[in-house]
Amino acid sequence: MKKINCKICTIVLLINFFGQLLLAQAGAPAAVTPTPAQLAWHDTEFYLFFHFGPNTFTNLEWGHGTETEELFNPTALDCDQWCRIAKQAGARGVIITAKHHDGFCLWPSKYSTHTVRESPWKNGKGDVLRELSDACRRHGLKFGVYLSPWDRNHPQYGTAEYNDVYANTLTELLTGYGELFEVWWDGANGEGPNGKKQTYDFHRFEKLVAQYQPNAIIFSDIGPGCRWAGNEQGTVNETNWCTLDTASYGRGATGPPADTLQRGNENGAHWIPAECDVSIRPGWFYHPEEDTRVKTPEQLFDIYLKSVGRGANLILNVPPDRRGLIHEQDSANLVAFGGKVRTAFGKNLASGKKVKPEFGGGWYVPIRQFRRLVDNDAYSWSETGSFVLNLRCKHRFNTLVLQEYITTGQRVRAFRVDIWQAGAWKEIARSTTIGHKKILRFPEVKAKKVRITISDTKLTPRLSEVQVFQVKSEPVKQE
Ligand code: FUL
Repeated sequence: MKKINCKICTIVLLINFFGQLLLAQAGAPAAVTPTPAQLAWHDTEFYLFFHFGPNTFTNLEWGHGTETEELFNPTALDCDQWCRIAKQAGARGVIITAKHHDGFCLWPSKYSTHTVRESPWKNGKGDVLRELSDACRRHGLKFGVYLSPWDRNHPQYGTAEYNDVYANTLTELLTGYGELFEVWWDGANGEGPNGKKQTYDFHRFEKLVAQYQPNAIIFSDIGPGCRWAGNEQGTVNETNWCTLDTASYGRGATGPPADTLQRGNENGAHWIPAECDVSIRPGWFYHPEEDTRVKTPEQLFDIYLKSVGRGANLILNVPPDRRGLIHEQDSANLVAFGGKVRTAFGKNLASGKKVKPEFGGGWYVPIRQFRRLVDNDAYSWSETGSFVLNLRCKHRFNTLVLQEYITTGQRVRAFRVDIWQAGAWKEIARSTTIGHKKILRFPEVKAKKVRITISDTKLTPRLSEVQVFQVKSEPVKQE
């Protein structure tokens, strides 16, 4: 009897030993991981974009750079109104076109004579960035700036001196308006007023951002903080890796192909997650004739699912009008959209419920660790394989939210969802990558037990959240 006990002991010890070995190997962090600033950026998830400037008054999308400063004269500019609406929409930050391609600066830059200072607005004493950054602080929103490298106004554009101008104007923004969470570099790049094209010293500009705003994320086709998602519809591919290879690519026309930007590179060398940009209207700037073409709350919700719900961030453009206010139609649709998101994800049916690993999937992980998946804390995590969520009683639901613990990298390639029905598991959905967040919708089911199987992964999967919802609104039909 003693001998048998001893043998069992040895086997248990061996299993434990190899299990630990497996765990140590499999649990090693993936090579490419986000910086703490990028993690904070991922949590920002959804923010508004404000395109505002001379184009607002000329009805153009790309100003020529020759527009007179006299044009810029909003009659009732109110950045608190912008921020109130942003908050109600559920946005966590805003980014404004401090300077678009026409070169007009929304702040009184010392390095340009084409600014708010030369305009009649507030007798040349105004500063839109000051008003907006102050309002953001009052409303608890993060603040970021878009500073177009392409400048159709500046006389030095197309010469080495323009790099000084850009560096100086960038420094004004980096040092004058408090903390910035993102700096946006548009890839559009044409000729200057002198017919010349510019070679940009992006390396120098990157260093300035690192020096003055180390927590700011730089957006461009190749990051380094986050990447363009490859379209202006606000969506990213269902398979979306946060990693990207940038060697041999530049910004703008020399950027990675759209398909790569949509998916990332599974084994990419750098953590450069996708940001999806889209406008609530057909154009980026305000045009009165588009007042009837504002995206509906349902359309915005669909975009949200295909951006935030696919592990990317969403930047939604809402152009202030000639008064300097967000138009009533945009405001109504945004507020309704915010309400929709709050209602949709208001009641997590999985919260605090039981989760158990399935044999062969995460079996070496203590069961109590699985509770971290249902604690509504995206920073507590468990290693998982296949696991079963027990909702305690039967519930109707049609949406699942999964979050990967991306602090140690993105690992999951594919997963499957089953429910327990009539004595057997029945598959109801499957998808590919997870990343920061995956929102998966499927036809409504009624069940008590849900099984999630990570069917393909680079390393031992680490999830931080599994949530279950019954979302009322129907998905928007594709056009
Ligand atoms: C594009 C620009 O050319 C558009 O005017 C707009 O600013 C959009 C966000 O990026 O590249």
